[in-house]
Amino acid sequence: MLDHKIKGRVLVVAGSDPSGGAGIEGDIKTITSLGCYALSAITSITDQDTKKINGVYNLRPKMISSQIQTSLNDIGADCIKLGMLPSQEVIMVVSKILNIHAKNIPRVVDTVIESSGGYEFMNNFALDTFLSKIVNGATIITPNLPEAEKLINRKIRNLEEMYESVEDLRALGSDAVLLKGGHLDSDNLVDLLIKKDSVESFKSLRIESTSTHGTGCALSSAIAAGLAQSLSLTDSVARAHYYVNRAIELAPGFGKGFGPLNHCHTVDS
Ligand code: PXL
Repeated sequence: MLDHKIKGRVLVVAGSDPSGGAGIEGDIKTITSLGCYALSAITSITDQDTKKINGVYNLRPKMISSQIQTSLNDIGADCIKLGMLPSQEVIMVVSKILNIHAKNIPRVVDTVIESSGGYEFMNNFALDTFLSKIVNGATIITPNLPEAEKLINRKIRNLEEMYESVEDLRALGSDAVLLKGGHLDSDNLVDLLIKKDSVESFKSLRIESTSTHGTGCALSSAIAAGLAQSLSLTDSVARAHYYVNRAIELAPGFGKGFGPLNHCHTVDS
């Protein structure tokens, strides 16, 4: 059992979701439930519920870099999780400030490009800068299939094509990639953890549920918490999968659309 001591610190750089399921709210709940300390730098304030996104209000780049610097100068972090980075300007300042103040801190990058409903969380012009400044050099990136298709500019339509995309994904320059197969239409879910010289697969049964809002945010935050707590990358990913699966199974059924998970359970490491 986890005791009540806090272990590890994760700085989350991400957007706010007032419905509490995704974004920084979901990230903080996930990290906290895993016995880790969460700090935050907010990049954008979205106005959304479980059904749709009504508006997105981005913070000025300077406001974002300043939050990061302040957090790192005082409490500090053992891992950094990057979520929504809405524009090229934001990507540039975040990359710059992290290279100055957090050069050797592992970075988990959730490749937030578009919402499942098609809302552009990152503007299209920013993709090249995102690839060169944030993806390249990350400890791990966590794309789902539509995001991976955008990152490597090729279709991934089945498990075979997931394996065929491994070299292109490695060439993006992160230490590892977690390619999430959840968008394939099958009962068994397969995620691939692609490292420099190995590919590990994580299989689970699909849970039929509409309580899936924020699963990507929770998964990447749980991985970041694991790394901050000195788990290996493989153990961090394994624990994160188990945590998110249970969070879907235990979901409270709130909201009229795709509802939130139950973040408030914990798992042993
Ligand atoms: O899951 C991607 C994501 C990231 N960041 C914010 C979000 C979402 C999805 O809803 O709201 C703020």
